[in-house]
Amino acid sequence: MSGIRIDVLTLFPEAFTGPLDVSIIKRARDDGLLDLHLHDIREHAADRHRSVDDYPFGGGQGMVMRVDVLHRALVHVQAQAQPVGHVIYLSPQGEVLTDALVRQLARYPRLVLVSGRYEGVDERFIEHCVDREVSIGDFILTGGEIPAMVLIDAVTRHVPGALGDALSPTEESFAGGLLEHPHYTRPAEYNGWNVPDVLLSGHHAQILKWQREQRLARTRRKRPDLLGHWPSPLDLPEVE
Ligand code: 9WO
Repeated sequence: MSGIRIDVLTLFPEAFTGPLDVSIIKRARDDGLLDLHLHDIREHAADRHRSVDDYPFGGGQGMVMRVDVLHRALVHVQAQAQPVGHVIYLSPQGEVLTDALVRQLARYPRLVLVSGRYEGVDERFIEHCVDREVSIGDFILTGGEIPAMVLIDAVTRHVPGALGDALSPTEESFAGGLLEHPHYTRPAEYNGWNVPDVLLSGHHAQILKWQREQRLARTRRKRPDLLGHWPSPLDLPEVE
C-alpha cells in the first residue's frame, strides 16, 4: 500500500500526540500508511538562549520567527528521506483548504508542514522555502499547530487503504459536491422521535431517490454556495 510521509516543524511537537494517536489516524500510522515525524524547531536554535524569534524590523508589536533557524530545521528534515517533501506553511494568508485541495495534497508522497507561532515567520522563509501556504479558514489562531493537525487528518483519510472497509472517500459528502443525506440507526422509534418511513420500507430504489432529494434539499437550505455549479433538479437522471 502506498503511504504518505508527513514531517511537521513546530515549537510544540507534544501538541500533536493525542489528537493523532486515536482511531483511524492511529490505525493508518500502525499500518504504515501515515509515516508522521514531529520535529522541534528549537533544536535548531544556535545561541545560548536557544532563540527562535526576534523583534520585527520596522517595529510593530510581537515577535517574528527567525529565517535562519527555520531554514536549518527544514534542511535537516528534508535530508532525512527521499524525495524531498512538498513544503506547506499553515497561515491565514494561504489558499483555503477544500476537499479538492485535500485530495491534491494526498497525492504527494511526502509533505513538510510548518506551524508558525508569534506574529508569523520571516517572509524570506516563505519566499525561498515554502511551496504553498494553506489556510483552514478565515480566522486567526495562536499558532499553526491545529491547522496542521486538521490537514493531516483530512489528507490521511484519502491515502488508499486508510479507511479500511469503510466508506470510500469518493462516495462521501462533497465528492458529488453536495452535503450528505441524514443518517439514522436503531431504535426506529425513540422518545416519540421517528425514523422516516421510507427508510424502513425496504424499497431500495425509493430509498436512493429519497436520499438524493435530501442531499439536494439540505445543500440548498444549509449551503447554497455549494450549488453554484450543480445542475438544476430537472437535469438529474431519474432513479426508476
Ligand atoms: C498575530 C497577530 C497579532 C497582532 C497583529 C496581527 C497578527 N497576526 C497574527 C498572526 O497571523 N499570527 C499567526 C498565528 C502567525 C502564524 C501562525 N499563527 C496562525 C496560523 N494563526 N492562525 C493560523 C492559521 C493557519 C491556517 N489556517 C487558519 C489559521
